[in-house]
Amino acid sequence: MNMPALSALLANSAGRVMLLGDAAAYPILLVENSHARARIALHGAQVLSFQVHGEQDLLWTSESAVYREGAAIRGGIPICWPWFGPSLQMPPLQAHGFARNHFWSLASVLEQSDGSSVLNFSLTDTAQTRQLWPHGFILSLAVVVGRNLSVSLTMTNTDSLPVQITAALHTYLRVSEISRIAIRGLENTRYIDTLAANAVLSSPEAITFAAETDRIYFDCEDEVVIDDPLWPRKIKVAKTGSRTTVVWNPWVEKSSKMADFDRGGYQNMVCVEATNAADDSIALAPGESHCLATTVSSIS
Ligand code: TA6
Repeated sequence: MNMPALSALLANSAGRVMLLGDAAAYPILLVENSHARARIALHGAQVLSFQVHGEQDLLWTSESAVYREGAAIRGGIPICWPWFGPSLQMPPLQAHGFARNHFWSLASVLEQSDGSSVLNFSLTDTAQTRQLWPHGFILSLAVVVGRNLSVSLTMTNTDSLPVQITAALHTYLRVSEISRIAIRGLENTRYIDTLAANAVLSSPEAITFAAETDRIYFDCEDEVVIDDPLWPRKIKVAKTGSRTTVVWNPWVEKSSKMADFDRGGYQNMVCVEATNAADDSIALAPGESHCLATTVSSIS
């Protein structure tokens, strides 16, 4: 995105949205209003942090994250699109698609009457993306920074052919200590355990953590609550346009193999991801759109 256009958009935000760091090379926006403070990278249109004034950040981002074009940022809310998980192409491309590995454009900055800020980002197909995935598309992301954080991804098929999409808003939530939290709302919901040869299981209990956990809950539209007694706080993760919820923590060994994952960082994060994956992929006819959205909030 060219800097004059970006600067012009920010000039109209009455100081609520500013540029951080080396703006020309890697623009990161700081959004601050009466409700909260958030940071959003134009790379991947990735929300990196969201902190209601007087509260802990709701999102976790690794201190060892890489901020370089083409590299996925570890933490916040990565956008996994147009495929979730490993690439099915040969030779395989990067996991979780390419939307998170490209610079997006900031399309607009709006202030709502309730004091929240709405930032709209867009990504459209280029010769580079067509090398990876030979289809026309428009992605629009609306980020609402208010008492809650809402992220809505609208995907439009501008191609002449139908496409099949899997996607996720891969949200990293910040928690006090992974072994002390419980996630409620997915009891008795069937899930694929990717660490147990993709066995299909379910449990009447809340989700607790004592090892690497990587579960794809399907046929579910429910919101979940992360109960974090140490702080104490509860985080609600709601979603629309999604029938799959992924719950992930890499634990010690897997996180230690990721250079961009803080040593011990796994103890302070859990991913709860609004997703369309497995049998819940999205078919888009030419001209058709789908919206995948999540809202994260701290509740008493
Ligand atoms: O959402 C869970 C997952 O698919 C895990 O299997 C793990 O690969 C995680 O995503 C992180 O993927 P990334 O490509 O961001 O390292």
